Amino acid sequence: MHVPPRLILATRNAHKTAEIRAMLGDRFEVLDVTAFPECPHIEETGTTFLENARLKALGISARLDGWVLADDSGLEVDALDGAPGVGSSSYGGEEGNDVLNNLCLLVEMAGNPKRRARFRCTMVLARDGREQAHFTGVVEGRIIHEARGAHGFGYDPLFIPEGCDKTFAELGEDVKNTLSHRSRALAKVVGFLTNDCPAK
Ligand code: ITT
Repeated sequence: MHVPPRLILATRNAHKTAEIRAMLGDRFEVLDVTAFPECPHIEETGTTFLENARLKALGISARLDGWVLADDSGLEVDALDGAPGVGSSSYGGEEGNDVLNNLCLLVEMAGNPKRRARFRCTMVLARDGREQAHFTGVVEGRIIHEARGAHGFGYDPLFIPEGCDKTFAELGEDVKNTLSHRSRALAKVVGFLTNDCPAK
């Protein structure tokens, strides 16, 4: 019987876990740190997605055996010089409050015709407390003027990916997972674990 390798996500964001689990299907057994109450909260003190993904991956990998994958991600808006960026999860002033974050973004963008933006996801893969590789995925798009759609999380109701006329929140998880920054980074992780990894 084939036993899929275990991948532990260094995240407490249930939406990230659900998306990654759906994208990996039965190729990996996907858990996140909520299954390991002994794991500490990792402070995200970095100034880049890569620094924060490293802090999370190495902090958890130092305590758990096996493959650990961290995802640090966010929205970069050109008209706001790349904000909210690494501060995406607390842009509205309260960590993880999507409603406030979206409201804050709409206020900052009010009256601004320059709507170009992108989601960026940086993933760090670690094992035995050491980084094995890192990967980035990006999806370009634009910010609309009012929230649309009920699926997804975070800024999904305000973001239309390039080539589409619906927001990620309207498109739903299955379509989002074929286009998203997270799916693009994850495809590289899978390629590495399947083909390139010396420590398989
Ligand atoms: P962990 O650190 O525990 O993984 P987190 O939600 O704090 O969870 P981040 O620090 O990477 O994760 O912040 C990600 C924020 O960026 C998230 O809260 C959203 O506001 C935004 N974001 C990232 N990916 C997104 C996506 O696919 N759709 C919508 N918003 C997204």
